[in-house]
Amino acid sequence: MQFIDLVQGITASWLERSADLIRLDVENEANSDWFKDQREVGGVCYVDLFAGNLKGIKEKIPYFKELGLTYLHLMPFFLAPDGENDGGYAVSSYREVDPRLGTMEDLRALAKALHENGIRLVADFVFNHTSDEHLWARKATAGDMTFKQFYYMFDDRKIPDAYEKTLREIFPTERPGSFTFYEEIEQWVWTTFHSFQWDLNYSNPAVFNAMVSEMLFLANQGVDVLRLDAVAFIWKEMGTTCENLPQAHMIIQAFNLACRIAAPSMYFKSEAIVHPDEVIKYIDPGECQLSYNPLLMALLWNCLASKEVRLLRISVGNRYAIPEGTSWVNYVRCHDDIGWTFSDEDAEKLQIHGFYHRKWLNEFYSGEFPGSFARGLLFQENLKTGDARISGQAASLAGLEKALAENDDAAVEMAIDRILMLYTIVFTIGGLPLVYLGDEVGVMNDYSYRKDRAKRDDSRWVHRPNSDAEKLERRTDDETVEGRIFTRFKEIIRIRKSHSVFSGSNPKVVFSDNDHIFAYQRKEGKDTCIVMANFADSMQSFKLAEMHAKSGKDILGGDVVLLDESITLQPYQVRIVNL
Ligand code: OTU
Repeated sequence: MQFIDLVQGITASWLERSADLIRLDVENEANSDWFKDQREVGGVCYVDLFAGNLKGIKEKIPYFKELGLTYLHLMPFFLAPDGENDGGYAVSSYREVDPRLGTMEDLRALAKALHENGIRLVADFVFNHTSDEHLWARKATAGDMTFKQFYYMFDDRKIPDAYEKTLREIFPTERPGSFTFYEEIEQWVWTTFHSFQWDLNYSNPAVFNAMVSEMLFLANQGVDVLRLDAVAFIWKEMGTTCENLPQAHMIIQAFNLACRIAAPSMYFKSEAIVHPDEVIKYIDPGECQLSYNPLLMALLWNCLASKEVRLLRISVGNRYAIPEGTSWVNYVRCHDDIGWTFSDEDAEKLQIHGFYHRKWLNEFYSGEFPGSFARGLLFQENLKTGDARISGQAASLAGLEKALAENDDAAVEMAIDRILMLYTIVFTIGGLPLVYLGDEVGVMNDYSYRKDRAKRDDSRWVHRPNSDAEKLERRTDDETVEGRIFTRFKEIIRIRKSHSVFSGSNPKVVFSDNDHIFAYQRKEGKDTCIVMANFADSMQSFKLAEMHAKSGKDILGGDVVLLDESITLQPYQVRIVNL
């Protein structure tokens, strides 16, 4: 019965798919690995914060093209509760746009305009939970058994207590535990994240069927990539952590199959900010073709703080390989906190103690550690476990905020160099790079969220500022900080796009005799490049190991680099040497 419903739902969606989208499906068959192309560059922004509404986003297309974007992720734009809604991650209807942002018709028009300009549209599929205002949740609240079974609802604490013995708390400062008591219905509801985000019960096949329909509805609006939110949590099993269970993978594979049938050009991007051994398991042509690379992100910040790159080297060396037909999405910052999700086992090999090192990273990036250049904030500090994560804009974490406040020109230059070093690595190491829009002009922390009741308990809002038109204007003026950052950003994007050696994702770590230097080789056909970055705040000299080529040309500086001799890099300098 359920299976027949499912097949009927998939068929109905396919029949509704527009001729334009079917044309894209056909084109995609000949270019199904588009995400490996070095000409692909991604950007991500909030609709309201960046451009007011969906129509405003459409008007920004010239800007996206100026920057060279081909992939645009719009943060959740769906109907959501007023006030607190976790930045849109509490969805009240997958088929309605938040009226403040526009309509589904605007979304379709935007998708079409983006496609005409060579830009793919990426949207969220928040499929682990709905908001408590979703029709299903309201029906469940009204006592409708069919919909009560869409969620995990319990009469008393007996079962929740049993589950909680082995669960991790995700948002401990805001709300401890994983269940919320709803007085009006006298029920405990499973809420992994906030109390208003109700976890869906995928052990009920009707939930999967309903969500397949919602997913294919989105596909048919013109969405090219769906970011699968919180993939780790979708299956629960008593006595386990209820994270990354094998059934979670099976469910995503089943969603993917539905796509292959009824929206064949749409791909998935996995959002699993968990242990690297688990992150990798979601990446497969039959599951998620794309995945955030949280390990690279966290380790870039780790190295910037510690000025040494050993953990990054072994992680890129051992953990970068993913199957054919998939790609990493590399990023420096996103709308979330930085979780220090490196492997403790890797760290141990280098005599780095995972727990204390994370504690130190939090001290460093919250600016507490003496000599720190960073201005970040702690997120979800858990006093019981000692865990915490970090919020903050890239520019503020890299020292720009402090340097400007102290009127220290030399420190401003260093901060700019740090931002560009991290982004240059993300643009060249292999995978699809994703710019957190605003970073290209050095947008800094915005503390105004503290005055907003719906935001003040969530420090992630410090890095979700309103776009500043004047700041953006200054991008063309090289006398300004914004202009200096933007010019270098555009240059590195141009370099990425014009060298096929940056396609695909197969970096080979190049060792040297200096632990401040991170170096890797990229190869494509006869083309080879070596990228070298100095994570120290002082000049460094080093010799590369196993260099067969004697010299190459620095694409950024234009000079010839002798690779078999001692090489020198300025603080935070990156050299991209073409052999
Ligand atoms: C995701 O993040 C979103 O990116 C967040 O913005 C949402 O708040 C959340 O889901 C709920 O929808 O905890 O700090 O280990 O993998 O799923 C970010 C948890 C988060 C992460 C992730 C989650």
